[in-house]
Amino acid sequence: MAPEYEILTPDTVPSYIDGKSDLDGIVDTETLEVTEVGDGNLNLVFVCKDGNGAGICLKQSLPYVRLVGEGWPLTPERVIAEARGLKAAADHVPDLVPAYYGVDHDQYVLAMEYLMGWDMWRIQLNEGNAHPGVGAQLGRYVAALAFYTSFFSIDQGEIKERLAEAINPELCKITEDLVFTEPYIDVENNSYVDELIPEIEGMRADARLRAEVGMLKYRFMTAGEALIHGDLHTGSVMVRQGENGGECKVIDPEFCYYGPVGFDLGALFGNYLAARARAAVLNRPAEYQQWLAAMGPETWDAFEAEMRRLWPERLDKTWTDSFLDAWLAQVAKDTIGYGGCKANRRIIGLAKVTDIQELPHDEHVKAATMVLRTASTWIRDRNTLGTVAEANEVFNSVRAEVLG
Ligand code: SR1
Ligand code: MG
Repeated sequence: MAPEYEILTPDTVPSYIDGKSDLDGIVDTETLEVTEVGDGNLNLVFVCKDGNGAGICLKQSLPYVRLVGEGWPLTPERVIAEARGLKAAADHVPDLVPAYYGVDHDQYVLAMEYLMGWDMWRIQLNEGNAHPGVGAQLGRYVAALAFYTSFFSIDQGEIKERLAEAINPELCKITEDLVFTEPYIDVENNSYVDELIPEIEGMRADARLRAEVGMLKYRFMTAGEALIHGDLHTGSVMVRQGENGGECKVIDPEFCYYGPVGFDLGALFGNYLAARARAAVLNRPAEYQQWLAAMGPETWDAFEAEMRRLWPERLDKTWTDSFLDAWLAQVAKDTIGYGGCKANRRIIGLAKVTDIQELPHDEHVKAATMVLRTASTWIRDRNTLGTVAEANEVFNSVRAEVLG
């Protein structure tokens, strides 16, 4: 069925921009070069550069899942959710997101800064390139959203309105199914090599693991703590080398909604795990592997430090310093558990990650086994592992088991 709104093409983008007064003056449409670069699972992405070197990026949502096709319809309203998530971050951590230029509710197009010269972090990690400091910047990003979009800094009446406005049920349903449900049952969306069957059957037969996954799904569905990104994997982060180390910009918050803060941190942890497993089987230099190994704790420490820095500004002093300690302990447990769920889904279910998929067969089996074993321990033992630093160590013993 044809969409009820006009789908952009590289040829129609210049006249589209000309017709939008809020995009005036950003680029010269007479000299614009437009390329469609959307390689994600859902949308069209047009990067545009003019003869003077100025740029703009337009993202248009299709009325279906691009990865699957028209057989999987999906609300184009997701681009409105993305605009909400981008704007919230642009208000509080403008250095960590592309500039926001506006959103078109009729044609479902989001306009933002074109990140020229930036690369997707997953691709850089796959190639073994380090961007020091990015882990800490992401911890600061999560903390800023956690503090500035929550009851910690917004009046209770207003926040309830925001929470209602930000519901994102179709996108949340994708996460509920693909992250929490499908990896643990037999469904068509799943696929994996035969060598992983014993590992996956073991997980599915583990009652404690299944109960913890259920708890994590329940919290995902009920804990509206803050406006979270909702899909903060390493493909949602752009990086470049700056004068003082790595720099990053977070993109793609179309899954954003009011959810548990640990879900975003967990998404990062699960993806760091995939990067570590890849680096281990490819025998990357020890220095690179150590940098990767430190990433989880680096992100957590920066998140915690930023929360503690902002805490004196909170609106309601009913929440004492001891409350903050307890809340952080809960977020740590969520981070560990969600990290496990986000890693397992990328091995078993729909929408896998190149870190593991694009390895040669034997290395793929070893890396995937390491991810599944570490991730499942994180989920099962998240309440007793205590700190994210301890959880991070689990990978070392699993690596020794698998690689010898
Ligand atoms: C059907 S969409 C599959 C995945 O792509 C997105 O990046 C999310 O991670 C989603 O689960
Ligand atoms: Mg995405």
